[in-house]
Amino acid sequence: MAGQKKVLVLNGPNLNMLGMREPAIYGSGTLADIEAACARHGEALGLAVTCRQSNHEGELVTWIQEARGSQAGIVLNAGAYTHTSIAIPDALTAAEVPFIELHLSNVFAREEFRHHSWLSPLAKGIICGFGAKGYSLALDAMAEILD
Ligand code: DHK
Repeated sequence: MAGQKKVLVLNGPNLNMLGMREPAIYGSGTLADIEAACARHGEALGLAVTCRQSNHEGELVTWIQEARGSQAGIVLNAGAYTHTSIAIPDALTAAEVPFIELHLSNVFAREEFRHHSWLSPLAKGIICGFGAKGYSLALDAMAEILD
């Protein structure tokens, strides 16, 4: 743990429902499966990964604020807040922590309201459409960013 760079994996609304929620779109794995895989993959990359999920915009904002000075990077699946929230990108700007935007599904192949993200202009990069595997890809990318 000592010397490991800290990365926060943050999941937003309805991602606690993974496994039950529209499995054809989001996959059959649970959030617990994803979080366990993130911890394992982070360990292999020398990253100390903390995973959190909230259905509440303000709680996500608070955790992003707290990441300032305490986390080296953030992997963020903001769920539907991606398309609606101004407070979350404001918090990311204030936190000054590099982040990767992530979506399990290919949002560009879905409804038009999912095509716009308030986060994308601020993100180091965006991963979407690879399902749960996207979290490992994001951690790989974050390890390189932080190297
Ligand atoms: C998850 C959600 O909950 C949706 O609101 C987004 C994203 C897409 C995902 O693909 O992980 O539109």
